[in-house]
Amino acid sequence: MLEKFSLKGKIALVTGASYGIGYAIAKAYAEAGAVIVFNDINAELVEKGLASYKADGIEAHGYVCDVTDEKAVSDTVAKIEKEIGVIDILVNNAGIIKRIPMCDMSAEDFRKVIDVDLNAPFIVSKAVIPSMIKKGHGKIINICSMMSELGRETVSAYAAAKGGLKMLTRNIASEYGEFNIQCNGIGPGYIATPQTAPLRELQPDGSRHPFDQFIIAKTPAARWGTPEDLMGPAVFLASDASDFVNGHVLYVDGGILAYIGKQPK
Ligand code: NAP
Ligand code: GCO
Repeated sequence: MLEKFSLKGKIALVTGASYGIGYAIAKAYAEAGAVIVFNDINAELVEKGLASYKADGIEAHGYVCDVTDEKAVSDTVAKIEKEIGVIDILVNNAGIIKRIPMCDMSAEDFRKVIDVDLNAPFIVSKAVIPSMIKKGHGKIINICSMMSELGRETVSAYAAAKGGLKMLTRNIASEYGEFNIQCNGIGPGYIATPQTAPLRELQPDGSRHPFDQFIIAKTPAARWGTPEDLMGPAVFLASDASDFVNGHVLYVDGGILAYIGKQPK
């Protein structure tokens, strides 16, 4: 049975995976036997990523590529196919957030978030799908969010993008399922990474950030998630064990979406 979870010989591209959630997912894939390819937005980050993979005993292949740039993405995918091979597993992980109250947000900032968090998964997916079809299989995993289901103050663009990403996931599954391509999402809960660091900053008096306390109270597991919490679910969705799972978003949130929240004392 465990053979079905193996990624031996598979080539996995994880976008924006120099650190954070993407790095943990790529590390899990390497441990499951895959060849790791990642990109990031600049050479400094790619170098930093390569050094971290090396320190973890992983021989990763890093590329500088902005995932919002369609030409750069298709050139990079062609280069990966030539230098390493056809991509079996794509994880659309690169993402940004801008926390600004909606009425104070410029249309330009809104577009930027949509561009990285929604347009880019479309751009990278369409670059890898034709070779997946020729090869006869493929796995695409979109990193969604709690905000694929929920809203909150200041994250209108992010919620719009991640809600859209959930539907792009279902559409890729619908359109390419017949070619043995499975496209699923992972919806991480609140995970301790640089992206969420501002929400966990200690207050001047040394107490916890109010949002930090709020998240712990909202999470049945009573803690923030770690990038490592995403490793098992990400391997499952990349492996043959999930070959009949398509168009699904797997929420890895310590139970937040199931919970109405604690009654105030
Ligand atoms: P992170 O720590 O900010 O890492 C994101 C990575 O993507 C960074 O390396 C970033 O580079 C890169 N990136 C940004 N724009 C890019 C572009 N245009 N082209 C290529 N790479 C780009 O974020 P994370 O917390 O690990 O999050 C990873 C994914 O999970 C994101 O999609 C995020 O929305 C999602 N997510 C996070 C959480 C959470 O609680 N942390 C929860 C749910 C979902 P820079 O360093 O230059 O920005
Ligand atoms: C926020 C957070 C979130 C998380 C994550 C939740 O400001 O509310 O940054 O949006 O990063 O996506 O799943």
